[in-house]
Amino acid sequence: DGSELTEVSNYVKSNQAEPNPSYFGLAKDRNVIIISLESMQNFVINNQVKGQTITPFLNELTKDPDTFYFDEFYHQTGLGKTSDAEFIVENSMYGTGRGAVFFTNAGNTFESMASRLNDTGYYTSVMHANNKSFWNRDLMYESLHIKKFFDVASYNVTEKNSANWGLKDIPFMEQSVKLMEDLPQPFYTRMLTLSNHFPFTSDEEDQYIKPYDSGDETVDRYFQTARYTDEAVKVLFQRLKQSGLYDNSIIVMYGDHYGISDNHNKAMARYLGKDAITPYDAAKLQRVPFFIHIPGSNKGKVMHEVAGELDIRPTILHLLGLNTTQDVQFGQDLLSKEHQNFTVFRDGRFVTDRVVYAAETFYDAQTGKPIQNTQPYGKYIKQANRKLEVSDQVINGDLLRFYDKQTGQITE
Ligand code: GP9
Ligand code: MN
Repeated sequence: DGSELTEVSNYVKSNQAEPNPSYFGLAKDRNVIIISLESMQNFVINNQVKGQTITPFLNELTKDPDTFYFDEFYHQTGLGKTSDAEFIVENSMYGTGRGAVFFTNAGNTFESMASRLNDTGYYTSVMHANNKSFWNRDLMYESLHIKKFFDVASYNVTEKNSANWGLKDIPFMEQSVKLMEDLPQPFYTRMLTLSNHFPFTSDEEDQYIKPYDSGDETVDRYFQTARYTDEAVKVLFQRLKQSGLYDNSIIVMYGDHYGISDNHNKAMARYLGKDAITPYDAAKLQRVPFFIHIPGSNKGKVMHEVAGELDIRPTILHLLGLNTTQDVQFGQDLLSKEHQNFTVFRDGRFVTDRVVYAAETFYDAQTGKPIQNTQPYGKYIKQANRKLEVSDQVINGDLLRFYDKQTGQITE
């Protein structure tokens, strides 16, 4: 009942990080464009394969004065993959530990980021050239209060402009900006890319670089499709500029989850120049790129905060100048001086600025060596479990039923 939500709310309040006045409202009233970069892992950023740059456009962005780039940012998804990342971005809560929350709890009450923005006068949508029922999106998006889903039916998909899972990312970007031009402003739209999806196949004309040569074809191809998605992001920026939407928008991009699973550790060890992938390395490989691009702001920098997908929502809402003290959210504003360097994965692994905890072992965050004296870090295990537990409690009990968003009060 409502009393359970009171307990949750107390936990949430004790974890809040005060917005930083230098950034609060920096992107007020701008259009919000959030791009889910399919399977984009951070190891490709500012890196090469066989002497070839993998993500030239994103690399430029890491140095761009209008861009915050986070290089210690982790995905926090579970079995729900892309949909889990969407859920986390909207709610700053974990998906469920079993299955995909988009399927298991689509009937719950949620107070999503889209809902907050609907109430602020934004027009909210998602753009994704796949069937609307994939991941149960059509039903879940209603519960997440997304006003419009531009699914595959909104796109011109031909044999020529598709590969792998469907519409290629470049035509997807081109057609999506056309759709944006007709949206009422300010708008909030989340775009989901698809070309860099397992099994990472692509047309020859879209292969701007040669594959890697580990012999593990999944890994070898991955670099090529990641390179292609990078090109698509470049096209997106060009089109936004041409359409005049660019200057009045904030563009947020995150890698949704890993693309290369543990089954490919041998090829990854070779690529990273290591003998083997340790549990420490495997945890560090869960880093995904995260960018916040605010045209004309000139406040960007490379950030080394230990961070994760749950932190996206509070960060964006504060950049838009919205107060979140009443919000039931588990992440923290990454631009807050109070942001803690503590990121918990869905499976219980966690990372701080000092340690990485994986396979029931504490590793030194810098050297990757197991730590002998773990006594100072034991408390984090409890804190990590508690975070997951309270987030699960909200979903399992459908506790936001008891939340009155008008007043921020809890009802019985
Ligand atoms: C499908 C896309 C990919 O619509 O979201 O899903 P994934 O397999 O990455 O979860
Ligand atoms: Mn995905």
